Amino acid sequence: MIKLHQFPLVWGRNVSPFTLKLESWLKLAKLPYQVVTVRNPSKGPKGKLPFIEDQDGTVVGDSNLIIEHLKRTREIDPDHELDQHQRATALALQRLFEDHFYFILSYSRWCDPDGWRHVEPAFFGFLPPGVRQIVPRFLQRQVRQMLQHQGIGRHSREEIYAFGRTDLKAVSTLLGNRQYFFGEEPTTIDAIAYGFLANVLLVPVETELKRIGEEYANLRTFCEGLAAGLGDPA
Ligand SMILES: N[C@@H](CCC(=O)N[C@@H](CS)C(=O)NCC(=O)O)C(=O)O
Repeated sequence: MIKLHQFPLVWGRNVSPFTLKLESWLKLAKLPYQVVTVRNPSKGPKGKLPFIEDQDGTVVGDSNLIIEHLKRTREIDPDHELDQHQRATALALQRLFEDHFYFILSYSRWCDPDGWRHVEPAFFGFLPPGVRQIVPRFLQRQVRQMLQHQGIGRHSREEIYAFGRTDLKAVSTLLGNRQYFFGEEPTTIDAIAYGFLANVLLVPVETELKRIGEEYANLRTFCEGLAAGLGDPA
């Protein structure tokens, strides 16, 4: 059985976009897995979550490398019916989510007081007094530094959410009124989009980013449909 290492649930949900992406992909691919709860990402081979331990003991970190490993070793490919244009569109969308939108989502949770107000007690409420005063602030400072280095953190709140709006508008336009991005069956890009969009629209983090996401009704319909299909809370 595949051992999937990921953060503990918060609000009864998988609240990390990359681990929700991978867990959703495992469900779509119908691969059985067992969750191993980890709080410290540095235990993984890439210092981040998710990572897996495969049944032969192989450890793989990074959601994309894990998916490639599983496609290769199980000889499966949920994307086999996609044509070259669809594959290129999926890759461009993946880059939008993982290499741009992820930082806006991180800002909304960790730096915007509207988000931090919800995230801090939910993520760190289990910590004992004393540590509780130190760890969340330390991690928040690390996220701020990451966003400074990446570049998003150098913009104003209004500019950051304006970037978020252009991302979500593009995603909404590409999705249109379809249930999935391509065809009748979900593919990898649906798992990716769900990992990010559900973590904006289905979580109780009331920020400007969620308000913007709610302007695009098809994004919520997409998330709720996938949540129902995957057995996740809506
Ligand atoms: N490229 C990686 C990104 C994984 C990632 O950024 N994971 C975050 C959680 S969503 C993480 O572990 N952050 C903790 C840290 O960077 O210390 C993947 O696709 O798995």
